[in-house]
Amino acid sequence: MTTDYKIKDLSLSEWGRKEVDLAKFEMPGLSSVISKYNTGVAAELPLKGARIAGCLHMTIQTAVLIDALVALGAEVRWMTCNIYSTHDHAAAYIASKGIPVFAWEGMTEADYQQGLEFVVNDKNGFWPNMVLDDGGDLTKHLIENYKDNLKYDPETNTGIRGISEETTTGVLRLKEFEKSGLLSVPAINVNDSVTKAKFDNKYGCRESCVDAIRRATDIMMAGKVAVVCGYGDVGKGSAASLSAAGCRVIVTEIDPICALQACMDGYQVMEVNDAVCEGDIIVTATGNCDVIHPKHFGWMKDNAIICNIGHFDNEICVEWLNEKCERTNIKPLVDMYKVKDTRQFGVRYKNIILLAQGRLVNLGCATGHPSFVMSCSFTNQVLAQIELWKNSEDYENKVYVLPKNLDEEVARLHLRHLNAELTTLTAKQANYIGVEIGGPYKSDDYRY
Ligand code: NAD
Ligand code: RBV
Repeated sequence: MTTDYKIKDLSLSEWGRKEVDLAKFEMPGLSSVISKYNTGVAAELPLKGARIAGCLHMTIQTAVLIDALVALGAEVRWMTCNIYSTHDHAAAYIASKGIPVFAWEGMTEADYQQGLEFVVNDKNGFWPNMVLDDGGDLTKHLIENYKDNLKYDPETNTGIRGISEETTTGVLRLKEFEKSGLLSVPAINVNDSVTKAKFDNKYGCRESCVDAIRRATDIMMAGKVAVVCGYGDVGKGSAASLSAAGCRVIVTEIDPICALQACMDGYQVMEVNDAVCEGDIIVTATGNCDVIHPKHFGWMKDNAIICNIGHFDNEICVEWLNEKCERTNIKPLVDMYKVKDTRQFGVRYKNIILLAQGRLVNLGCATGHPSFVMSCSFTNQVLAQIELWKNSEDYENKVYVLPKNLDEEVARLHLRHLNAELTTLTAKQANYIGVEIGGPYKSDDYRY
C-alpha cells in the first residue's frame, strides 16, 4: 500500500468503505458510466494513461467519484478543496486503496498550500496530465507556478490535456484566465451542465443548508427570520430549505431578475442593510465578496447566527470579527463573538454566532450534499474527463460546456432510481416540435 498520503487516521478506512458502499447505491450515474465504459479489457479503458490531479472536497461522495475514475483506467492524486470539508473516513478509505491523498478535517491554510504541491508533484517531479478542480485553486496554482509545464505537447506527450471545473466560482475564475490569455489548456465547465447547477446547487442546498445549521446549533428553525443573500441557484435552494423548516425568509439581491423571482416565490426582498437587522439566521450565497460587512455586525439581533454557503470565505468579513471581537469557541466550527451594539446609545454588547468560520457551511458543519445529487454532478465530471482526455485536440484553450445530449443522458441515468418513466415522442410529435425522438429536446439557450 502507498504511504504517499497525508490524512487523519488510516484506521477509519473500514468505516469509510462501508459508507462508500452505501453511497454507491445512491449514485446510479457513476455506476452506469462504469458499466458502459469498463468492458473488462484494460487496454480499452477510456481514461487509461490519464493522471488526474483532483482538488475537490474529500467526502464519501468524492470517494465514489475517485473509484469511478480509477475503474475507468485513470491514476489519481487527490486533495480536498476546503480545509474543513474532509470526511476523514473517506480520506482513509482512499489511502487504503493505495491512492495518494492529502486531506483531513481542520487542516491549516499552510497545509492547504502544501496540498497543492502534493497533487502536482510526485517523487519524480511534475505529475498530472489532467486536472479536476473545484473552485479553481489548483488551476490558479498551476498557472501561477507551472506555466511552462501546462500546454499539451502531442510529440512528447507532456503537459495537461484538460481541466474540468465543478463550481460557479471556479468557472468565473476560469473565464477570467481565458479572457486574460492565461488559459493554455481546454477546460470544461461542469457547473453549467443543467444536471449540475440546477440540481446540485439548488436541490443539493435545499437538503444541506438547514442540515448544517441544525447540526451546528440545534436551533428551532420554525418561526425564525432567515435572510438569504443572493437568489441564484444556491440561494434558491437555501431559501427553500429554510422556508420548508418554517422560517420566514427575506432575500437580498443585486439583480432585478433574481429579486423578482424571489418575490414570485413568496419571499420578501429587502436591501441588505435593512435585512441584516431583521435576521435570526443570515446565510450568504452570492459567490461575491464583502456581502456581510463589519458595519452589519453591530446592527444584528442578539445571538444572530451567520453563515456562508458560497465557495469562498470572503462573503462575510470574518477577519474583522477575529481581529476586533472577543471570541468564544462553543464547539468545532461554532464560534460566538461579542460585538458592540451600534444601534443602541451607550456601550452595550451582544453576541453573534458564526458557523464554519465563514466557509462553506454545509460542508463544514454537515456532510455536504447527499449522494444522489452528487451522482448527477460527478457523472458530468467523469464525462468531461473522458471527453478532454480522448479529444483534447478538438478543443481550443477555452471554457466549454458538455453538449446537451450528454446532459440529458446524465438525467436519464438517474430516472430509474426514482421509478420515473419517460414518455416517448411519436414521430409526428417530434416533427411538430422540431426535435429528434431521442433528443436533444431543448435548444442550448433554454433555461429550465
Ligand atoms: P449564481 O451566480 O447562480 O448566484 C449568485 C447570486 O448572487 C446571483 O443571483 C447574484 O446576482 C447574487 N449576488 C451577487 N452579489 C450579491 C450581493 N452583494 N448581494 C446580494 N446578491 C448578490 O451562483 P450559484 O450557483 O448560486 O453559486 C453561489 C456560490 O455558491 C458560488 O460561490 C458557488 O461556487 C457556490 N456553491 C456552493 C455549493 C455548496 O454546496 N455549498 C454548491 C454549489 C455552488
Ligand atoms: N459539493 N460536494 C459535496 N458531498 O461531496 N457537497 C457539495 C459532497 C460541491 C458542490 O458540487 C459545489 O459546487 C462545490 O461543493 C462547492 O465547493
